[in-house]
Amino acid sequence: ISDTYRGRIRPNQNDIVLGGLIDVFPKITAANRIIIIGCGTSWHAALVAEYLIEEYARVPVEVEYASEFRYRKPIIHEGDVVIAISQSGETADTLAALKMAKSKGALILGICNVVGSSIARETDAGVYTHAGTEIGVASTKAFTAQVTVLSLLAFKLAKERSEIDQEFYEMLIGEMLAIPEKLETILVGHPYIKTVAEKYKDAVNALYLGRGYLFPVALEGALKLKEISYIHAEGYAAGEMKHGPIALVDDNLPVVVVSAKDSYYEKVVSNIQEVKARKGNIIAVVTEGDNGLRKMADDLFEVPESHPAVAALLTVVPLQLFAYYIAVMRGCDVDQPRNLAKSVTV
Ligand code: F1P
Repeated sequence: ISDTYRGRIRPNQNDIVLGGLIDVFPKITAANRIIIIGCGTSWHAALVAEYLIEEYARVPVEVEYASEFRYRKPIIHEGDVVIAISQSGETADTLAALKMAKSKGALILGICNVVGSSIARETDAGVYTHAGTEIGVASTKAFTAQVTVLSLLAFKLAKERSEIDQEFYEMLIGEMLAIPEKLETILVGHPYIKTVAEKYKDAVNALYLGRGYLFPVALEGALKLKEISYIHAEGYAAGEMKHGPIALVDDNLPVVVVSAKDSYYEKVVSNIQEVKARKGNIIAVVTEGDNGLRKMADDLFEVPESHPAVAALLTVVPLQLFAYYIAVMRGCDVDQPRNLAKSVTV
């Protein structure tokens, strides 16, 4: 199995290796459709991939909860590529869904953290995320590792399909290579995140909003808070706020808005204005030096500037830390939340 998943995932200056996918990459490049399945956090990583692959590689992508996919009668063609994402590699729904897709002749790829896990063994090829052992039940570094692999896959696919040129490809690789250093600066700022967490630790509900690549980050931020602190939190595409969640906004509701210097920026600003007009509290994840949002938000988590295509990798980290500190302050066991299992094998 380690042979199938061989090779490194780290890009060098001008190419992405993804060793475990080398042999099947021509098939991925020729795919008419990619279906990505997973549960929980892994499903959120899949959503980031959908946006990246469709934008840059122009291949249609479907993302589905494995827990739904396995039971309905999805249409699967022989030329389809199915990517199963799982931290543990043991999630029963994901395993059953991929076996079903395999029986229909699709090429099955895996992105798993645990080497030799059940899901990895069932796949035709794949990439191990090598994110070390996750002690906590709630996925955190697994998410950033999955998004890293999926981003590299999307960029390489775009290049192989001639949707982007070498110069743009190398720029994206450069953005990926810069991520570790940028993450360090976010981690250095964690005492400040703790101070903000103190303010909101008694919240009953929280709303998380984001657009584009940062919509899945909003979902993931909300999931982390609910998994480990038991605060009811909902993630929404910010454009959906006016279709329902806006009814919840009052001076008791923390609204976490994930933003970047991207094409959605002005729309996000107007979402914040809508919340402020209803006296909601805004906690904004912003690009360093964004003085406009600094004036509007009640609290601010700054992340270093990046290309929007990689912004999910940076913006999720303050939200993971925010959830962590709130959970600790509420006396919750962050590593072993109630009712949750590391591997959901039933
Ligand atoms: C999926 C998942 C995790 C979540 C928790 C329960 O696991 O929903 O995202 O944090 O651990 O299981 P996996 O298939 O990625 O191992």
